Amino acid sequence: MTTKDAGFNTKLVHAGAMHDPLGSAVTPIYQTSTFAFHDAQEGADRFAGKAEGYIYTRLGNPTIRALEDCVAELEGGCGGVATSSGMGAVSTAYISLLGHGAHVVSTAAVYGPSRRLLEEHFSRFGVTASFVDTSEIQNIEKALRPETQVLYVETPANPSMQVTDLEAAASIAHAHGALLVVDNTFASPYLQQPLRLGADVVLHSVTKFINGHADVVGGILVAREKPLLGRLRAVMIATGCNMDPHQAFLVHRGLKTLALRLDRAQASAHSIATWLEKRPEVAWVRYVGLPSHPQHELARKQMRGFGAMISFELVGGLEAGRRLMNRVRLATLAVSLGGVETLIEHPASMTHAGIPREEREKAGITDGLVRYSVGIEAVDDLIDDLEQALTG
Ligand code: LCS
Repeated sequence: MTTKDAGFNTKLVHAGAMHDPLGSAVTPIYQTSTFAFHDAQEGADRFAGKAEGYIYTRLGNPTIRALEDCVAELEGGCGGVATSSGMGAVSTAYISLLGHGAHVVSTAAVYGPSRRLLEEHFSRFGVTASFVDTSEIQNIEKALRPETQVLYVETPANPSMQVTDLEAAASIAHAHGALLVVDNTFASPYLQQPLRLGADVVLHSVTKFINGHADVVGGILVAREKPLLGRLRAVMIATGCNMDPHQAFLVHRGLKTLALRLDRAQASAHSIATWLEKRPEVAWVRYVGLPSHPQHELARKQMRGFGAMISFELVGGLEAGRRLMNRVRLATLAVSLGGVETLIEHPASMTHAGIPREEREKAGITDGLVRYSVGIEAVDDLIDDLEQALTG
């Protein structure tokens, strides 16, 4: 069935599903590394692109394809490329779109390794990068250079929760001849669809909301137009950071309940953020759904909902934050995010420890910042858990 004009929840369940001749209700797991050709001519024709059909799983596989087609339809793109991890998607985007001497302008508060990859590794190949607070559009304008090839935006950003105006970012990037790449992991396609706002490539760590069950690591890229999709796919194949069929099956299964999970988690996040903001032990709370968030109105305009991620700092700073993380009983003290279970972590010593302190502070990642990923547990239980941890 075609799901082109269907509602988002219908797309989640049916988009990309392959027609199985045996009538399997879900796309089967094609757990195979290779595909037999009927004869030598067919093999040659598939390699030459003259005949449709699968060849070898690193190049493509029906189970992986079903997930790629589903996410591409959700994001409003022309196709997707699934990868072994979110970082596989980030590095595929960088390798595909950057050349020797290229310059990147990036959100300062991106996921730590997305930044370190440019600073430590791409710098060896002559690529330079400027990291700025992209929530202030004039910072992007100032950082762009004639050799800027990519504007890389994470919004909401991990973990500062700063929101960047995607329509404005796309038009500035395009006016300078650069491409806009958006890491949409924190919002998911349910809450934000960057390609519809002018982005050229959108990527995800599907490890997070898209899979949603903290049992798979994976990534995906979606392009707005075919030539870019071809470049991304060619690099993914060449570097070998393909997804595995079983991994794709699990992610696709998790994806079907994305909207149900996020509706629940973001309602709870709203209640928890509102509760935290009133607590005397809490210095500040960053949740894009609170009117106190600096880009709350922008988030309201470009997102369908405010998501399930909260950052906050306690009055007692780092030491108080450490005590809180050690005392929670229901939330799990662990990195990652976007799953059905609530997680708490400390970016300055964990996910963003690789960024020097001064740079972290500039990116809004203070030493006392605690990140809280809200799951789908009963919200009263989560608030009780935080209360006993704050007051215990
Ligand atoms: N992009 C964002 C926004 C992320 O948060 C992460 C992982 C990645 C890309 C990389 O994805 P991965 O390769 O891990 O699938 N973020 C993590 C975090 O905040 N805690 O642990 C992992």
